[in-house]
Amino acid sequence: MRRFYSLLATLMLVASAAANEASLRIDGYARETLPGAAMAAAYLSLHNDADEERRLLRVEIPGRVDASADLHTSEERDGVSRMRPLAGLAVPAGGEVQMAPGGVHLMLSGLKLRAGDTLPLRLHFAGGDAVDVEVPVRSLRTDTERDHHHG
Ligand SMILES: [Cu+2]
Repeated sequence: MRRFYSLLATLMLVASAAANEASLRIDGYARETLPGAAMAAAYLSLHNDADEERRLLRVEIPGRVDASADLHTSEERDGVSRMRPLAGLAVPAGGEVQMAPGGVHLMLSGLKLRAGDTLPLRLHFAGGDAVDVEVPVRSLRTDTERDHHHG
């Protein structure tokens, strides 16, 4: 009987994790690494269809302990763009967050990304959920906007 209950508890955990994942829609892209550059950036959009806030705590690159993806934000102050690490990123219930050049981004280091590659990311949310996504790597040359951020 005890075994049955623990199996049931496991199934319920799996079901709730699946429900949480289904309520999140994530896409985005990374930028290719410039020759000689150590860093690149990725921009995600996160849509939360659930009725409670989801909080992204950290991002890792599966299987790559030598690389990192850190949550950063950029702010322009006195005409100078600076960035600082973010401890987390709240995605409001029924809302969305869009990362973008000059704002919130994922700072990638330890990677050599080329246009056409696919970058796997594992997103860790408050509550213990992890969501795996893959984003395309885009060429910098296709960007039309002017962007002085190093990412
Ligand atoms: Cu940055």
